Amino acid sequence: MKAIQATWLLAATALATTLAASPAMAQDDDSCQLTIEGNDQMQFNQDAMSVPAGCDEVTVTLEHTGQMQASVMGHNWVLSETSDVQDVAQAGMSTSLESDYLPADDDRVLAATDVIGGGESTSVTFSTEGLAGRDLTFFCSFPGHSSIMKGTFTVEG
Ligand SMILES: [Cu+2]
Repeated sequence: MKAIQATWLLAATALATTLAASPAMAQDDDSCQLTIEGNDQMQFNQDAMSVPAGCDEVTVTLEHTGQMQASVMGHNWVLSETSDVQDVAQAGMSTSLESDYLPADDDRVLAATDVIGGGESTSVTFSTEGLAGRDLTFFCSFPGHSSIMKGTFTVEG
């Protein structure tokens, strides 16, 4: 009797392990992890980014591949409704590097990383809830950068 119970327990443990290893309902694979680069030429290396609607959360990693300091050629990655970008960038310009050139507690900022300098990287993780189908733009809020450093961001759905 004892031997039978032990066998059953072993089988149950194996089953539980298999279930834990199987993919969850939500999409949590590499397609929910995006990387973008900024450089000393005031450029992002992408002008369009997208994630599948199945991503509950997205992580965007920004890598500054240049060498210039954050105070001179700093970059961040900010997400806003396209129609808000200009106003948010304008408001950010009158703040400081310490504030990551963004207005504090501003609902128009949907996601944002820190401002970084050459050789650094940073990331932000945010929920995609309510973002599918919206006209979104990512940009750098360092003063003067958003006119060039921007692109579309799409949550497919
Ligand atoms: Cu920048």
